[in-house]
Amino acid sequence: MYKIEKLNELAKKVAEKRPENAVLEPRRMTAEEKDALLAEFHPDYKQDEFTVLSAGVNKGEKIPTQLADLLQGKSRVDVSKIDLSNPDYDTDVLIIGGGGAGSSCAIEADNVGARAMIVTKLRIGDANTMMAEGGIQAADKPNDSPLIHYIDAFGGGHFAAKPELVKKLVTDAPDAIQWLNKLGVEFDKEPDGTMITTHGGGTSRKRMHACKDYSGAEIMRTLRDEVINRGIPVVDFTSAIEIILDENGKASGAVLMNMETKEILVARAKTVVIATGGAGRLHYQGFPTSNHYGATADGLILGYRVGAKLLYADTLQYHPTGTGYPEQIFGALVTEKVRSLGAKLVNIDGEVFMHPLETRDVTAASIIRECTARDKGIETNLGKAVWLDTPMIEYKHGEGTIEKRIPAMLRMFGKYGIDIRKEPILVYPTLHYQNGGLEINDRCETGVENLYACGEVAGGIHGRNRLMGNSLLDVIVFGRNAGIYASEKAKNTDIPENLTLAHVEKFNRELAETGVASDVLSPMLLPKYARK
Ligand code: MEZ
Repeated sequence: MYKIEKLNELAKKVAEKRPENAVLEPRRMTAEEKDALLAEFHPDYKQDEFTVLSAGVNKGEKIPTQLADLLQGKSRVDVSKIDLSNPDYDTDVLIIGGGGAGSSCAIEADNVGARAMIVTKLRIGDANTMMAEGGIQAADKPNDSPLIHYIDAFGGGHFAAKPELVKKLVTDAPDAIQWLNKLGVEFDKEPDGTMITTHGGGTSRKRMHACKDYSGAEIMRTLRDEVINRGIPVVDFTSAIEIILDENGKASGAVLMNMETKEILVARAKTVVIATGGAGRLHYQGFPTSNHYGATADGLILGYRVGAKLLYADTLQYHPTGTGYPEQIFGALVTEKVRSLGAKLVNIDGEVFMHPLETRDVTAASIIRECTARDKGIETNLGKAVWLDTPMIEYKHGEGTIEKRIPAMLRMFGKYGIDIRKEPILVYPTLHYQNGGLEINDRCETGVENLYACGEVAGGIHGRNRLMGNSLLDVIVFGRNAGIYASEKAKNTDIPENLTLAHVEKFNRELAETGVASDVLSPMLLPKYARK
């Protein structure tokens, strides 16, 4: 039975063992051990949480049940009532999503001289980019190279990523850092201006560039300012609810819905970029999430209905260290940087049960094993969790390190009376990232002409598991590329004519024929528990 006094008592064991644990070098798992661990404990391997798609381009493939319901759900558009002949907006590049990828895309489109417009269901910056804490990877130090970065990322993703995408990710990375630096991102630097870099799980070199533990917020702040300062139009509180095609099957705009008035609007565009982010608010398998409020997989639905293929949509990332206690911040991100700085994961007996910087899927599965099969978890009012020994950071690196390097963590727990400099914290995996998404090539093109995707909604960059810091990197690298390629394509495209939503009707027919048509409205737009 959970009691706060009991937690305090158990925390003493962690403190007692700290000197011994601090110098311990836990061994890395072998490939065979990792495979066996994942198969038994990682949520991606729980077969009864998945189903097989009955309709659309990925028919016959495995998919999380909640996502299948949305992919095969009911369109929000009554095609017979929409007039596509008189658009409310006309632009060259329509960007759906106002996070890091959408904003980077808009800035590069503007650089190329295209007319870009962002449409976002919340506000620009209400996105997972804003929530990322620990940093962004780039191989820009003398002991590192894009090739080494490639090997880390490709291996970490179980060799499943599309090689040309990983190549693009790692080769464009150093320039992405310089681009952000010039835009005004305040990276952590030594007094001589050298960027400070640290390790993340699965990195063989220190290549994590950070802005304390506000990395995503700082990057998003800068991108948002840039979009606004350039006067790029942003239509906020407006969601895209269906992609529009032209008579030749090319993406030519989107049906929009004002989130407040529910007014339906039409945006016509020469090219369309989906940059809608992730899906944490679907709470797969009942997990809490570190994601922002709007992360409801919308882009996957928009793309799928129009015929864009999904790749690895059955693989999710459960960040090993979601907050396990207190309940007000249950599932909130405890950045991997805490472990990069030296904190170790400890069980109820005060034992370090694994190397703290294994890849995320392996670390999450290890924690789940500790709390289930090994019964070495610590009981809270919300379930089981393990200790993350945060005071070990200052034990190793001296007083003041936590405030200097991870002030967001200090504040987040401080609000609930927990001083992470003095007490260990409780953590358990939280739904953090969709590893797959809409399949793209290295020009961010989906299989549908004039339809692009970038950021978390895109699939193939990370294979079946993403490393820390490769997401902030991917939103910048692929966001910028989407902006460049979608604008170039728009330059050579005439204003689309004879806009159509016939594909929506066709998809509805397919659903009816296969007998899986459901009444679940999709895209979902807001989580189930949103206030009406
Ligand atoms: O890349 C991420 O997901 C990230 C930086 C998260 C974190 O632990 O801080």
